[in-house]
Amino acid sequence: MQSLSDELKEKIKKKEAQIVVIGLGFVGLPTAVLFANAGFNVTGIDINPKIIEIVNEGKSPIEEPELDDLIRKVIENKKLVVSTKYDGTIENADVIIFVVQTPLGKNKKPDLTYLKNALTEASKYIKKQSLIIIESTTPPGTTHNIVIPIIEKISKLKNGVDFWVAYCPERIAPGKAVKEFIENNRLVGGTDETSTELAYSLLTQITKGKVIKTTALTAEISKVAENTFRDINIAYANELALLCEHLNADVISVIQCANTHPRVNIHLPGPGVGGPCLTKDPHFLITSVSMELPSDLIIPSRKINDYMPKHVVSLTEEALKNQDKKISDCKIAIFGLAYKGDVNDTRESPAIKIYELLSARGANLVIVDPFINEWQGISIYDDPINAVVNADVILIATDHSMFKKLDYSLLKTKMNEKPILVDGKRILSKQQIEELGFVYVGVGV
Ligand code: SAJ
Repeated sequence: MQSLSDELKEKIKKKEAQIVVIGLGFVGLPTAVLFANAGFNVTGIDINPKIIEIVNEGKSPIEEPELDDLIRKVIENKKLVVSTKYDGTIENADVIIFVVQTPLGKNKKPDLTYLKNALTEASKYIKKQSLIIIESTTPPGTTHNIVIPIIEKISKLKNGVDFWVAYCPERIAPGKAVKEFIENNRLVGGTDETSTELAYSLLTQITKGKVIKTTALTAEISKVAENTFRDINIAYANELALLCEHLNADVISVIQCANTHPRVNIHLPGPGVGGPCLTKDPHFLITSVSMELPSDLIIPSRKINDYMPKHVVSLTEEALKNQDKKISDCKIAIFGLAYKGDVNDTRESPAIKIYELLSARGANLVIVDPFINEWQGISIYDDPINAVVNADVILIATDHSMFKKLDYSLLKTKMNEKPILVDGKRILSKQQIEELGFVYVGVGV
């Protein structure tokens, strides 16, 4: 006789399992769309009615290559249905995937309110024989110590008997969501053998990459450890940049030389680290569900990266001082508001911190970003040529491809005498920019 979990596995393999995805943000929406596109009947739930309205029109509320086309397709063929309501959908769900936001709260502590609320609400309707997947980033221990107890308490069902839970983190970079969801390797962190097997059979339906089986706790730690590795590596590059400025050397040449070693891969310095992941996950790593753990490396690295916007402002201030100018008397064109190149995402962007610091010093500021039209009521230039009229400084805060290809000699003709170019991302050649008549200042040079 087939066990209940075998029946569910069979349903998943035949794509007959009903999937509910809770949270249709940057990660949840591509998750829902890809399962629907693979042939599953998917219901997406989000408490934000605006998201539901846009998706129902067959459009994407976020800018992601390929996502618009896929949404149109799965809304038209009714493989994806979206709603703000839990009741009437969860009762029939064989698989429930939680992808709600887990932000940093006060004092940089994880704020699991959205996840707890979604679990509490959904648990009222969960049926027997369902698979629960947690895809949100969580502090280690959350699946066992928070997720399972909430479901058991509200649903009165028993974990491992009536339902199964696995932690399966996402690893997609914003701007490449669809491609990376399909191609990247995935982790499946089960809470027992059955949940691992069920989650494995589910993820292999949409992933071409390897699906690696492990425990929920290991997957939780691995997820935040990956982003923390990157954050620490960038902090090292940033500290190296600060050292090179004192040593009168160019950090980019140093990193290029060092990276020719077969076991060295130093990341790139810049105006700071942005985005929702690298700025958050190191704090999650050191905050297990019950206590804050000691760390002599992780938080100091965060501090280095958090300092970089101030450093870029200091570099600007110093360059202006050398010309007997004050920030408050100058016009500065900030090139880039997004947190990284070629995306329209401004979450935790170092460019915003730079903007705020310069604004507090009384600078006359304009922003150029080809991916963003407006930010906090401020209109943003997409054409740099109009933005730099009578500017004293161009400050590159984001490495959009467009900024690498501009005609800086033309821009210079619109700017004030002795224009300064502050290259926060080190995307231009110091020599070429100086030859055009700019004063070139860069992080780590
Ligand atoms: N940055 C540097 N120097 C570098 C690389 C990046 O200063 O050498 C800066 C970027 O400009 C940006 C920030 O770091 O401000 C973060 O950008 P990112 O490209 O490192 O990554 P994210 O935040 O867009 O996505 C990361 C990815 N994690 C890793 O590469 C380990 C992605 O795979 C994760 O899925 C994502 O976090 C997430 O959702 O956790």
